[in-house]
Amino acid sequence: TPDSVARQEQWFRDAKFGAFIHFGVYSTLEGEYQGRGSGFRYSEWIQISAKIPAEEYHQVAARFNPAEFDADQWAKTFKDCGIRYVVITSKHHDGFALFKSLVSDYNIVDYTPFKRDIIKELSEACHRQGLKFGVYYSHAQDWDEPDAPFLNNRAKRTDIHPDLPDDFRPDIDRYITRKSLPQVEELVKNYELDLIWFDTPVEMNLERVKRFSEVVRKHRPDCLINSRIIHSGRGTIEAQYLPYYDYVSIGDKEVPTRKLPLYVESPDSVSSSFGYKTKGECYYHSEKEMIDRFVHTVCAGGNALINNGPMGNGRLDPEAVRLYGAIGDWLKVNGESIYATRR
Ligand code: JFZ
Repeated sequence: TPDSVARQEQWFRDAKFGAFIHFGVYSTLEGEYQGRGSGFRYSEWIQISAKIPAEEYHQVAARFNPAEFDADQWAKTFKDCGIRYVVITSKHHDGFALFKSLVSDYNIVDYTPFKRDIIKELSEACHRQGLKFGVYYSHAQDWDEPDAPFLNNRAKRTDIHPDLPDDFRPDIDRYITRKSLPQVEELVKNYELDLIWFDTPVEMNLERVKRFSEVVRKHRPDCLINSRIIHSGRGTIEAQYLPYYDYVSIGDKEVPTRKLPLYVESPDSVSSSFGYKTKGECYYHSEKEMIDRFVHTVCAGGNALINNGPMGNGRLDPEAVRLYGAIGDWLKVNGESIYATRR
């Protein structure tokens, strides 16, 4: 409805600065597993770069215990840096969920000694601080599910699932029906989400995407959905947030049914990885680089969604906090002009 579009527009248009968080089992490995994998840039891709079979990765997951996680401390730190919204990986490509799920016990509450629901704790802490809260969900890739699309040249499906029968035929719709869609429904039903951030739409088509957008709309009409639900990423400044995803076919083309409000967001990171990484190639950007990127993005009318990768023990990465602080300090001086947006 026009009302919900207006409500979504309001906070997102004025937000400018978001914290992206990549946190999961991979955070404990820091980019390397038994001497393998650290050549690859993203530490959250360790299961692929080190070719870790599902059964072995499960053992790493079963030891995941971020005992020092403190949601209020995270939220307050973000708030103090001028951050206005937070987006955390509720399930990355490794298939492990940071929320209690009845769909799959491969989640932090049922599978680990930690047993706490990070998504619940962080959503509540963010809202207490007046921050908007959203989750990242890998709706297509799920390396733990043989049926999910497996698209990369670093490993084969059978490196992760060595016991698959020779005649195994992956069925993405079976995966969507059994895990991906019901988990998205759990997220929108059980958590106060302002935004859902889908990623890497491998083998997505309009029919599949409609199942996701409809389940989000049904439970949470005001929840923003990012364009990566169907469009691949384009690098830095890219995402259009589409409150509605209604298309019609004209000839062989699908076109939007009406003019869509378009928002720009730049998914970026304080470092060369998204997940916390200390092994192999990894570097942080300078304060100047972070401020330059931030200013370019917001002056282009967009939001800077800047990632930090918390450490396996549950604490924020101090270097990431320092770089957020540099942007926060810049905002203390210049924020007035940045936030004086069209109304
Ligand atoms: C994807 C993920 O594979 C990655 O682990 C991380 O979550 C990131 C935010 O999203 O990686 C991408 C996807 C698209 C681009 C870059 C990284 N892109 O278009 O440049």
